[in-house]
Amino acid sequence: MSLKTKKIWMDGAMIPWEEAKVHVLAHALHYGTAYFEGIRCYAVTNGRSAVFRLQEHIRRFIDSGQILGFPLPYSSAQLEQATLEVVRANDLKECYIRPLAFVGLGDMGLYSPDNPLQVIIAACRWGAYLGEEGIRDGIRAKVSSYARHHVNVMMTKSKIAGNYVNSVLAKNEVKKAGYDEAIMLDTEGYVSEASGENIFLVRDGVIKTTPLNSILPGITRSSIVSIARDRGYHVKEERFTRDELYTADEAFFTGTAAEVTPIREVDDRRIGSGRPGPITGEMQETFFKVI
Ligand code: PPE
Repeated sequence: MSLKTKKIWMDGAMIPWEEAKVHVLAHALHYGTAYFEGIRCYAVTNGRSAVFRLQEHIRRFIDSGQILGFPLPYSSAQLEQATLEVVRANDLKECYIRPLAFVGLGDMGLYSPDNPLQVIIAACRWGAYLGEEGIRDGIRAKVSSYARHHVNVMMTKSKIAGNYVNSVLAKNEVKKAGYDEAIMLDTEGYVSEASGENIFLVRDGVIKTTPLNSILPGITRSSIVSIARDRGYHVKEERFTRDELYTADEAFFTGTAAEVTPIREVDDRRIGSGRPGPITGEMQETFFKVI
């Protein structure tokens, strides 16, 4: 994947991609004090493009800053406008958009409240997160030995960069063992979410997803919950265990990058028929129609 494009929006201005740089002593690089978003823009009809649920992503971006205690110095209208400008400036019909705010250069040390908060919005080309084959045939997941953050250890409702070290550990662990994606349990042992996706299961026609306790409140998750309820399915937001996942008829991941990706195996156990199930297919198809 090449991240090279023409322009990046940085601290209020559009600048050449090559010039969007950061100093090695920036606070965020040492302590993970940054937060980000992941947004997709899709080609729609008449050669036009549309950003999927931009307002909701910008709202979560603002929430992340509020939670970290380094709030964004821009309004939601300014950030939405800047996002659209980045897509246009790079002539991208379809792209993945990455807004990022980070505590920059100033003092050394954890308590550096006067360091500047810098903000960038970049876009890049990004295809199927877990592969085209994964979207079509489903992926093989493994429960990681790393637990998801306890809600008093990390602020799980924000996309704070430092939180993601936990995801990187889990993802690397299962990839090295030959699997595609890591499922993480919460500190009580219930299924939480994947390294970069929320999780759903289906059993006897009922759809379940984890409640918003230890997980990131996924925007794709909320789209799927709405789609499923509109279509008359009973959707339960309640905790479930790893063995409940093993005995599901179907399971799938949701995320901006992963979109709707079926899970065909968990911990070497085949889920359902080992092929994406009918309800997963219906959710996927409706989601792709909506976007
Ligand atoms: N949980 C986590 C931990 C997570 O990172 C994501 C998004 C989700 C759930 C799904 O949220 P949403 O995108 O709003 O439906 N993960 C982003 C980053 C992936 C990456 O590798 O970087 C994403 O999908 O953009």
